[in-house]
Amino acid sequence: MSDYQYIEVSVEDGIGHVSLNRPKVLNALNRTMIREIVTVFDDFDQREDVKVIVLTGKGRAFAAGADIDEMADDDAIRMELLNQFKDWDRMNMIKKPIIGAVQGFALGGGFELALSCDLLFAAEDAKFGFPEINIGVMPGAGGTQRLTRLMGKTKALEWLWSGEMMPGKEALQYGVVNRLIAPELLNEQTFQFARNVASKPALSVRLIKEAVEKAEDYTLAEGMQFERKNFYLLFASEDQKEGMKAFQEKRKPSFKGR
Ligand code: DAK
Repeated sequence: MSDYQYIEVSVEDGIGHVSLNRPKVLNALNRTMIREIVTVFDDFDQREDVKVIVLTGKGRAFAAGADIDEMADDDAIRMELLNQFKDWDRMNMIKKPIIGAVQGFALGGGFELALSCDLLFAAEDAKFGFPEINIGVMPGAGGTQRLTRLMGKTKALEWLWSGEMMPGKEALQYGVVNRLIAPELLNEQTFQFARNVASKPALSVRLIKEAVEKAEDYTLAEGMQFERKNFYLLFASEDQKEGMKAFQEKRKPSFKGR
């Protein structure tokens, strides 16, 4: 099922899978491709048969950045008018879990796309970085903000200013990625994890994501208040009744996502 030019899309076992598919240019992200990704994410967010979204890249890179050929001749006013960041911002509105699997390069906009995922699994040989500094620009889709939140100011500046590639080990050490996996097992283990999350009550999964996201902007007291309301809300769900009843009856729960 792929009506898309630059991505491949499939749905199986509750997992909506988007695979970046411009391997000849290391999945360099052009505008159409970003629009395709966001359109599918929006669709997956609505569909009942998709519980978790997985994002991967074909070939030897996750994505080596935004398409330099496409933007080399742009000027500031054209970029402002194109308002491309709108598409990137839509990515942050997705309610379902997004799990990224990075093999090879995740650079520039490709790293920013990876950082937009909720969880990141990476191959042991993955390389991350913001080489924008080497071509006279800087990250523009959340790189300076997200990397700093994860690594702290000094480490983030080191990578942003040097433009060097961060090895997977360092990414793991600073919580930029969740797990480092042997390259040949990356997809298998990512999908295994995704299937596990997909089997959980979908409303709990959703409200946990919502609450965790608030932790970055709210005070502790505000965040705890928000968490509590979500906790109460789950007592209106069929899955809470089923989950607790199944526990008492010593059987496996059958969740409906309602
Ligand atoms: N754009 C276009 N083509 C790219 C590319 C890219 N970012 N990265 C690689 N390619 C192409 C290469 O040109 C080459 O094409 P051919 O020559 O074969 O036609 C092909 O992919 C294979 O690449 P290489 O031959 O260079 O392969 P190597 O293994 O030697 O080197 C590399 C791999 C990843 C080290 C190298 O390709 C490289 O340095 N690539 C550029 C990395 C980079 O500078 N990335 C940052 C780009 S700036 C925005 C949001 C975000 C952004 C912008 C706007 N808005 C919302 C408005 C983000 C900006 C960026 O990401």
